[in-house]
Amino acid sequence: MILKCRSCGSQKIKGVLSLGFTPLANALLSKDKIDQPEEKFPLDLVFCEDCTLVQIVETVPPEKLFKQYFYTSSISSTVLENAKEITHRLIDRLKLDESSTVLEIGCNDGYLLKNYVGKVGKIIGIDPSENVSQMARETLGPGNGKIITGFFNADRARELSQFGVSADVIHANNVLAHVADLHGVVEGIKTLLKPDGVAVIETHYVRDLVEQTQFDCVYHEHLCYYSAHSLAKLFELHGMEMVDVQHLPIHGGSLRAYFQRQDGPMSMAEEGKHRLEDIFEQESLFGFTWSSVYDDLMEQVMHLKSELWRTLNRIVKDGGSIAIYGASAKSTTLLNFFGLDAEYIDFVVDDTPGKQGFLTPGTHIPIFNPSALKDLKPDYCLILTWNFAKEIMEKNQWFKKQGGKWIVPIPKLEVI
Ligand code: JHZ
Repeated sequence: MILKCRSCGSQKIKGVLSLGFTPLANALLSKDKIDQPEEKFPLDLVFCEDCTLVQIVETVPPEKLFKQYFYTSSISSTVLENAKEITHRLIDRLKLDESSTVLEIGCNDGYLLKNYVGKVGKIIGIDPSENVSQMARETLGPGNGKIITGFFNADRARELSQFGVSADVIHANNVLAHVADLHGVVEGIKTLLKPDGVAVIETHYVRDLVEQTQFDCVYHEHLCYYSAHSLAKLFELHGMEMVDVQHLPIHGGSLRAYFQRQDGPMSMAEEGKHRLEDIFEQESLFGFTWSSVYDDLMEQVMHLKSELWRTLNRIVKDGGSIAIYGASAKSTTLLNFFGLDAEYIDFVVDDTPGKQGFLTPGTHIPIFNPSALKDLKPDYCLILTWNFAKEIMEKNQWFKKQGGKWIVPIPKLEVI
């Protein structure tokens, strides 16, 4: 449990949301473990009044969370498209070629790095999870890059640097929210970045979390929830400057921030100047540098809870059946905090083969292949991977044709 800010070390941290005790978001249960007690951890969000970083107080040991990992990025065509877009953009903008080196921290199953194969000289991926880093090796193919299984930190970066690694581009997509050794990772990025290299950081945007009541993105894997202000301050502590930024729709709203070393030429700074001014101004204007912007969050969550319960109760009262799409990490927070379990929900479907056959953490709902929607024909399907609702509804258009209705809870409860 932290007593001071994970980024700036200030003790001025103020509670903004409390979601009680929940199981780990990806701790899916096998059927034979159903009677065994599940570990639960407090889920409390705080705001740092000095650097504005929003964070949870509990730190679950990373080995427990990431050694074996169920989430594979390639499952979503939206994620694949996003990865393709940024890699192509960087190849063009930075004129990457045979002499260039690209490193990705948290490379998952190789969904992003594969876009660099044949385009740059050296590709390095690092990921703590044994199963998904093996997938990355297979995705890249023999001789097309080096995948390291392990955690990235300052020591690892020094080791790589001694082996001559110096990167033109470092990617870290949805990594900075997850790391307990925050300063080790940011320092490691600086160590490995060429003087005019660029680190591209994607992370869920705390402004969208608040404005769209995306409270279910709060779970133990996510230690930190960034604004442009808090992210820029963290990197400044390590001599790096935010030189450009984009606000992307992916994952319900993400920041894509570009960093360069302050002791280098900062060649991207001029181009990104106006976008940076704009995002900082907007955050200040809408109160994201003050804790009061989080004052209504709990009330918004409780409002969503009562709206969803009202909708589901009506369905059950009318004899309807309900399934869920997406055994996502965020579904664990929503189901546990809202108290929705196997009594109301018949089953969950998920396209990830490794999740099928398990039960959801804490709520014990069975997870099936999406074909169960055809076989068991539930009347309603609640999409708890709401950030990909469009993609899911498009690829399963037959569900509506067979008479089913979708429920999308966030950003606004809708029955479609
Ligand atoms: P999704 C993950 O969170 C995990 P999750 C992680 N902690 C993180 O930071 C964010 O992503 C960014 C299923 N699915 O993306 C697959 C389908 O079945 O909301 C996954 O089980 N069919 C790293 O888990 C789950 O949804 C589909 O067509 O909350 C992923 O859910 C799609 C698109 C997804 O992330």
